[in-house]
Amino acid sequence: MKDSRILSDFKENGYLHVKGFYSLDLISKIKNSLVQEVKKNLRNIPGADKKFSGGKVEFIAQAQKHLSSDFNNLFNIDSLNDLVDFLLEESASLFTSEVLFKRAETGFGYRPHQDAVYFCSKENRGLNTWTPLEASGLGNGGIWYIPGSHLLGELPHKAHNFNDFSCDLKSLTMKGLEKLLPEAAAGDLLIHDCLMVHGSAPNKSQNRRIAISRFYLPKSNLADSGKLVLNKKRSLLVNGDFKKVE
Ligand SMILES: O=C(O)CCC(=O)C(=O)O
Repeated sequence: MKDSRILSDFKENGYLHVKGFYSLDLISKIKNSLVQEVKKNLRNIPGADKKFSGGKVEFIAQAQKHLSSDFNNLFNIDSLNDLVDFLLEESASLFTSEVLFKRAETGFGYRPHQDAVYFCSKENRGLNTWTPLEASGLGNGGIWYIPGSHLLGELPHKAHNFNDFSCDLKSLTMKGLEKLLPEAAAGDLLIHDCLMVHGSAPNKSQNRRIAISRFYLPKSNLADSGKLVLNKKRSLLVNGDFKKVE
């Protein structure tokens, strides 16, 4: 995977779609482990409880602290770590991970945003590895990108619903850039730059859709304490405290 063309494509387009990156055996282990996580660790996340409805989980934000090391370790594979370091061009650390459940028929969508606004680092360098645990695409609220939008820099956002920890772009004028919605299979890996404009539609299909989003930052962006050096003015997440944008 450490090919200079992959790096230049990533820099130019702001995303990478690696088909069949994970073995289906690993995806199945991750899914099984997730069921245990939900039962054991994820029920009491502050602010996320309301997302549990009818005993079903819809969405859990900022679940990293609550995920067991056994679960996180499933992703601690050399090929993934090496690829992340290669694309960021330095050694990186996992900053946060999210479990993105979209219920069948009613699972909501994500309005257009850049992850850098949530997980802002000093230099807006970072990337998100997005792993669908089941097929994801046009039919079930798959993630979409606007390739090249990362080159526009950080765009103005507004708070959408503070309690939901979400904000979105003030406007979506992308100067001729076009939306791309990858059809991804379980086992694929999608990676996007922290400045990539992206989002997703609601899941109106008959099946749930689960993806794991893991956000990495270059180690040089981490403070000595291991906590992120953040621009507090525009951050939503400051060392575990949620702040309002604007
Ligand atoms: O999982 C999705 O549908 C979109 C997730 C997303 O926007 C994100 O991880 O930043």
